[in-house]
Amino acid sequence: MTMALVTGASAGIGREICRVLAEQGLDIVAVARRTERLESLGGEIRALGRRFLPLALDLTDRAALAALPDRLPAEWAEVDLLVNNAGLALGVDPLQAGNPAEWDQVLDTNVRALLTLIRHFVPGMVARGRGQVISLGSVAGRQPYPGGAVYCASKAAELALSRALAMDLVNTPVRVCSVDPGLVQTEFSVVRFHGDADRAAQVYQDIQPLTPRDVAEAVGWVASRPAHVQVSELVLLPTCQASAYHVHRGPFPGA
Ligand code: 8X3
Repeated sequence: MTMALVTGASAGIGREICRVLAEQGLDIVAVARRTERLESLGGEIRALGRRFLPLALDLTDRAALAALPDRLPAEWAEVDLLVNNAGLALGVDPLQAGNPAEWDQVLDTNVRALLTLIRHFVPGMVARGRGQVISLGSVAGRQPYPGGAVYCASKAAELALSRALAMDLVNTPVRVCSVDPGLVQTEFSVVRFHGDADRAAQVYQDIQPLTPRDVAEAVGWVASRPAHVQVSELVLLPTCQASAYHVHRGPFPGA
């Protein structure tokens, strides 16, 4: 594999995935809403001897998403690895009190964009006889929790579409994987709580969550398996977490 396209590349897990994949020798198309935050990442990746293409794209803009392949220069057209990383949750309202505009933003980013990007890039992978789609899911897609209906549904959809895509591609060399983390310290909770940093900090209080690097290394491991090895689903939790419902806070007894 030579080229990866990573969404949500400007921060957190996506930014770290770009670094890890470049360290593994891949050229990087980095997709983000705004490209200013990609400048220093581009410097790092070019210093590794890899090519880097920043691409400004709002994944909720359906027309812009549809036009994406036309914006890729010819030498960047052969995307071998699609990493569907961009995603978000908004709010923790009960569904019956939810905000439909926020539902649209979450579902367009977490689900609809994946469909369009897969439709754009997987036919080329099949034609070239190589390729991989890695999508970021969540424990939330496996274990729904109160206040998370739309986010949990979007991640359940990601898992379902990854599983079905693997079936659609079973007679090809193209591989599919869903990487599903638990608690990761990123801007995720600040975004979910509409910028309330104190409330977001409580999510990670008295625990050692995963870091973006931990998740990126898992993605890098999935991407670097030999061509005959398909890691189809990978759940990655911090040691203090056993499920979406079970989190131990504070030191471990005896520690
Ligand atoms: C993020 C993890 O547990 O906050 O996907 O939903 S959780």
